[in-house]
Parts: sequence; structure tokens; C-alpha cells
Amino acid sequence: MVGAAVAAGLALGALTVPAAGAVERLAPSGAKPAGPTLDTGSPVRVNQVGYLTHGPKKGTVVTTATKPLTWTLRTAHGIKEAGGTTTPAGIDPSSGQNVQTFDFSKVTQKGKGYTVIVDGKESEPFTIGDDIYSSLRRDSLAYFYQNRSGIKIDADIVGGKYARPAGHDKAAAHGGDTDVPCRPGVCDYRRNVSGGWYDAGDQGKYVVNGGISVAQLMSAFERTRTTKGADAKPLGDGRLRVPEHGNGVPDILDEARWEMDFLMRMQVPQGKPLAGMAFHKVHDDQWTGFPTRPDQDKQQRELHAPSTAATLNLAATAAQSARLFKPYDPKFAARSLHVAETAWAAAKAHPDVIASDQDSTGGGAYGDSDVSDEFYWAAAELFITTGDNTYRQAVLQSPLHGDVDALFPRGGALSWSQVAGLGALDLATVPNKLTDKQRDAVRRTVIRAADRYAADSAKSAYGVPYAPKGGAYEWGSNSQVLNNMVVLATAHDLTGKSRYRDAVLRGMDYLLGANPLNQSYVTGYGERNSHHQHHRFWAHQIDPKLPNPAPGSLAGGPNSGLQDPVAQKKLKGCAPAMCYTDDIMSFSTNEITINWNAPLAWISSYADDLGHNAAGGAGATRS
Ligand code: 9MR
Repeated sequence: MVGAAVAAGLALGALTVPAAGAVERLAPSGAKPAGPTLDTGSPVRVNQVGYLTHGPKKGTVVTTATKPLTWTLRTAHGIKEAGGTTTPAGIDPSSGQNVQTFDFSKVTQKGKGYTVIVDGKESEPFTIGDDIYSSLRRDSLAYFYQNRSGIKIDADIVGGKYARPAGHDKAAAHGGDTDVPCRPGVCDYRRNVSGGWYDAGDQGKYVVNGGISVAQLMSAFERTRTTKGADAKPLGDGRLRVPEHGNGVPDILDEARWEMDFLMRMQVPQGKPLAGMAFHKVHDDQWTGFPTRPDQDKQQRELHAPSTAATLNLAATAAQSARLFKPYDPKFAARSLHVAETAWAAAKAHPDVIASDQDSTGGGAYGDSDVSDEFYWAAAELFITTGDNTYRQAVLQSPLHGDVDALFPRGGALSWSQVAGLGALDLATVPNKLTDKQRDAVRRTVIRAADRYAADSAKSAYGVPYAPKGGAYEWGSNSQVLNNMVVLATAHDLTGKSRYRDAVLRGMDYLLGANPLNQSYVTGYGERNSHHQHHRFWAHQIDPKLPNPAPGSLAGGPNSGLQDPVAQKKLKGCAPAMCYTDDIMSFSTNEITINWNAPLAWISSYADDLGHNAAGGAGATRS
């Protein structure tokens, strides 16, 4: 990704630096440790969108005080609704800030424009209500339509400023993605790999990463099949921003299919070397200039060598689509199953074809040398769909099976390179042919993992269910937070225990503003929201004629690694949870991508269900 900044040829010194505001990282003594001075606004931190009527309502205040302070909840009319004293919480290790917390969970009076005041300082305004997550569910899913390749993005669906011609279709330079050669030496034929979603700020399309993203969209839908209180209607035909209204297929599956069709096109055809495997990725020969609207990209696109990881991503997702599409399109379902089974067989025949993590000219590498988790995930999905003994054995004999650390790594439960948990979550929630005893064991593993994330959330003054090893925040940390929340939400679905639900909602508070930077990481949500994320079309910060990211786009978030020149310049010495800047060229802290918006959509869907059915998911997973 470093190449992206180089390709852009930007004078980094000219990039805007936010005006210095409130002094951050206050130690109790008032001494300010070394580190960047960032504009963090009010020291009183809340979820800037709001709190569910019947959910937890907590916030955090950054202060030098070590003794309890008085807090007041005020209505939009300035009337005191509730009050109390804060709880000192000492130094928050993720930020170095001295903090105190406040809790107004007992307030269930709905309203807009509430604020919390501590020590004369007022928070950003927020709502208490049932619809806090309704528009976020739709917007976070619209992200996928907005980033479709090979189809025009329709003004009637997304509004004029986001409309654009089809990218990389037949009319594009070199025939776009309809006629793509391989990298030299990889193959001697061309493939139509049109469609799918662009990965992120770049316009590459990667099977590893497309896989987890489409799986989480399908799972958001599948949850409505397996969990009482999870509502399929808001995801149904005619409800989301997709062009396929009226076809009788739930809109969320229409969106998933757009990607599945692409993933299936990435399979090496019969009769060719490595038949049945999947090409790892397709992208431009060199990093595309910044900005570039997708239809204006002139570069040659190329297929990169097949990999075992990509092949297993294809097997897992095609197996899931086979069972989900059966009622709507049996032919597509049968084709999906065929693709899944041939991909599985090809991966078994070529179990160690590893994509290099150095192959990052013109696109991300997505190299992953350990594919045991991909094997586990694919086996689990194929077993759930078919019940076949081969896949059962592959699940039960995997060294990962039952190993909570391997299935749900402590720092981040799921990611593009850690996918075993996707299989375990589905084995725990989707009816399958494991024995009751085996299935209960999987459920216990999910619950044990959730217990850890819930403990992390309870320990954090900001309620964030994320405690990475050594405290360092990773590239895309916000997606790690969300994926831990997916495990917590599933544990809530399985047990009905409110501590899991509370940790999920506290995670949303963190993402929507109750954090060390007072930053809502979702475009269009909250007063201080990220809106300059790294994207080649939504590049308003660089070219005012282009739009900002569409509402519902999640920034990657704090990354202690400072892996881009802007972050290195602006954030030197930052505490982990503060290594973030809403600058378009800080791609290592502020990119947007499908595998980060997918868990946002999953969780928004879960949280919106909670808002409309307080018992939603309460111990109600159907076996
Ligand atoms: O999400 C990826 C992160 O885990 C890696 O550390 C990083 C560097 O390799 O790449 C991230 O993925 C990017 C991909 O390589 C290219 N498209 C944008 C992705 C998000 O930044």
C-alpha cells in the first residue's frame, strides 16, 4: 500500500493538519506525555448517534480529576433528565488518558438532542430510542452496491453525487475485467472476471477478502433463519439500495450474489493446469493514480496465480450460497455446490500453494502462509450444506476444532487471514448433522471466546471489546472490534445473557464516538464523523468535484504501526487507540474496505433487531 501514496505523487507537507484543540492524554498530574496534539473536542465522550431505549448507556470523561465528579443528562431543551457521580477509572492503557466513567442506563425516556455535562463540559448530542441502528443497517449494506464493479451506479438508488458509470466493464480500456490475461508465466489464456466489489480505496478484487466479506453478508441473512427475534424483513426484497428490487430474492442475497458470481468466475476452468483452484486476485499492473474513477482506469488488469487460500474461500462461500439460494434459485444453488466441491477437491490436491505476501505492486498482497483455518472454514460450510461424512471428518479431525485460541484469536476473532471462526460460528448456529453433543461443544467454544471479549469490554473505560496482544492496535482495528462483537452477539443469540449484548452495544459506542479521540468512525453518523477515508472515487478531500465517502462507510481506525507517510508525520508517538487521522492519504489508518463494512452491516443488523425486539436473539437460536 505504500505504493499508493507514491503513485499519487502528493506533496505530503501540503496535507491539512487538524487545528489543535483540547489537549489530549492528560496524566493525573496534568503533565502531558510526549505525543501528537490532536483535536479531540469535548472531554465528555458518548455514542454520538445514540443509545437504544433498553440498552446500556455509558460514557467516559477525560479529566485530571481523580475524585468522582458530578454528571448531568440534559434534554434538548436544557432540562435535567438525570444525574449522578462519575466513577474514577485511572489511566486508560489504550490512550494514556486519565478517565472516569458515567452510567445513565436507567434512563428510558426517548428523545433527541440529549447531552451529558461533566465539570462544565458538554458532550456531543445524541438520541435515546429504538431506531438508533435502522439507517445504519441500510447504509452499511449500501456500501457494497456503491462499490460494485461492472455495473453503473444508479443516481435513482444512491443519489446524484454518488452515481458513476460502470467500472472495468467491456467498454473500459483493455476490455475491463471481461477479458483479463494472467501475469506473465501464470497462464496463457484470458478470463472474464467481471463483476464483484472493489476491495477498498483501490480497485483490486481479491478472492481472499471477498470471501469473508460475502460470507458475513450471507450470515447476516442466515441469522434471520436461525435466530428468533432476528427480522428478515429489513433485508428483504425491495428494502435495500440494490437495483434488483421485485425479483423475489431478499435484497441482501442479491448483493451477495453480485460477489458470488465474480468469485465463481475466478475459478480455473476444467482442462487447464490447477483446474478447480481460484486465482488469488485481479488488479491493475501498477498502483492506480489517485484519484481515479473506476471507469477511467486505463491500466491493464491481470490475474495473479491461484492459491490454496483463495480456493478455500471460494469453497466455503459457494457452499454457503448453495444452501441459502436453494429456495430462490435452485439452479444457481446447484452450481454453487458444484463449484464448492470442485474447489475443495482442488485445494486438497494442492494444499500448499501460498500467495506471496510480497506481491503488492498495483494491489494488496493478501498473502497468508497458514491455510489450516481456511480448510476448517470450507469443511464446516460444506458439511453444514451437504452433511457428507468427508467434510464431517475434516472438521472433527482439524487441529483447530475445539481450540478456542485458534478459532477465535484473542486480539481479533476473525479477519481475512483468520477465518476458522466463521466455520465455528455457523456450526454453532446453523442446523447441521453434528451430534447434539458435538454441536454443544462448538457452542461452548463460542461462549468461552465471548466471555473473554466481554471481560475485555468490561475492563476498558471505553467499553471496547478489543485487547490486542501487547496493546498494539492493528491495521483495520475497527474491524477487529466488530468481529469480536460478532462473536459476542452470537453468544447472546445462543444464551440470551445480557452481558454479551451489553459488550456489543458498548463496542458500538466506541465506534460511534465514545473513544479516546471523540471520533465517530462511520461517515455520516455522529457530529465528529470520519469523512475523508482513502478511496479513489470518494476523494472529495483531494478533488472537490468528487464526493466524500457515502454514509455508512467505516474507517479502518487506529493503527499503532503508522504504516503510511501521513500517519508517520502526524501521529508520531501516539498511544495505540489514538493512532488515527481522518486524512485521505493515511491509508493505514483511514481506508475503507468490504471486509470492514461487512461486520459493521452484520452488527448493525443485530443491533437494529434489538431495538425493535428487546428479546431479539435472547437465547433463541433454533437448533
Ligand atoms: O486489511 C489488510 C491488512 O490486514 C494488512 O495489514 C494491509 C497491508 O498488507 O493490507 C490491508 O488490506 C488492504 C489491501 O492490501 C489492499 N486493499 C485495501 C486493503 C485495506 O487497507
